[in-house]
Amino acid sequence: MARIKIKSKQAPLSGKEGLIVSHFGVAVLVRFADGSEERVKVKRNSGHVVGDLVLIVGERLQRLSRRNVLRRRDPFAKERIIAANLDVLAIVVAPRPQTPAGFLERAVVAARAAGIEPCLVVNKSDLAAVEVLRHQLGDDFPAVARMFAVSAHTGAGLDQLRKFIASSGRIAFVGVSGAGKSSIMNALHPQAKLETGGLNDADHGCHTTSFSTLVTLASGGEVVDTPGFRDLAPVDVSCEDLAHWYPGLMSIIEQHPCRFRNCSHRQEPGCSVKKAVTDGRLSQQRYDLYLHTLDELEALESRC
Ligand SMILES: Nc1nc2c(ncn2[C@@H]2O[C@H](COP(=O)(O)OP(=O)(O)O)[C@@H](O)[C@H]2O)c(=O)[nH]1
Ligand SMILES: [Mg+2]
Ligand SMILES: [Zn+2]
Repeated sequence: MARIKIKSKQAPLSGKEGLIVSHFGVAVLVRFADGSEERVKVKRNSGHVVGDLVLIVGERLQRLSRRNVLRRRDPFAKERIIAANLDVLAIVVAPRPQTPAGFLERAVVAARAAGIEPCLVVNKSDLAAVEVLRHQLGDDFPAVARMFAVSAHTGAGLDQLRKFIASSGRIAFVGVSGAGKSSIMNALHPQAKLETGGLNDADHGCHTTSFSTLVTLASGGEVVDTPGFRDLAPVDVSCEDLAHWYPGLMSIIEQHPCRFRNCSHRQEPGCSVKKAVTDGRLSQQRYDLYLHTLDELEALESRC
């Protein structure tokens, strides 16, 4: 049989391969397989993020292909990449400071859209108010994502989280400032020594963490700590996909399909999502937040 030779037009990439483990805006920290690290200057808009595999060619960084990216739209509608090559997105919430309504749902959609498994980490379980938070999360949320109750201060629940991270691979923490992301990281990996901040008089967290950092845990797996943000608006999600990924909606549609296949679940007759709201199986608040995100995505689509 004749041998077919496949010619690649691109010259083979050569250089030292490493992983971006910190991003400081104008420079990144690259870690190599032998554990050594090097700080490399980058342009502000280089697009490199923590989790990227890169080749160092001379003084330049060449990014290798990514298996996924976690993106969000900032308040100015600009697309931002949070991290790359993730296995799990851990959404960290706490009784104080409160997480804005819709953050969880939108973070779940953003993770699923990127092919990343979402999970929920309820921190500060040492505070009595955690019961109120659990009640607010309701029963339907834990049904769509794994949930861990932890306390960075007392260490409660950290063993389960550690095991989960070891079996998952690379996990990123997102959540509002003050939820305790850096504190959990420090509790999981004391050598990380990340700076943590208090809460101000309005119960808001201070923006103590200004760049992302990836740490490798001795117990296995890697964690990316990120700066806090108050929204995780999904990017490039079609209206149909939104209903598919939005927590709580899919199970309703699977059990009782709507009359119209392309139902937007707004006001179409025979909509099983609207019926679920009337019956109390889907909370009015979660439904309203779905409509809000749907409006936002439609407005973006119509701009293109
Ligand atoms: N009570 C309590 N406070 C915590 C816990 N974890 C973090 N904190 C406090 O929450 C504040 C914000 O923590 P930090 O880790 O900087 O939050 P981040 O902005 O999400 O990284 C700090 O004052 C921490 O001491 C916890 O498990 N219980
Ligand atoms: Mg932090
Ligand atoms: Zn419907």
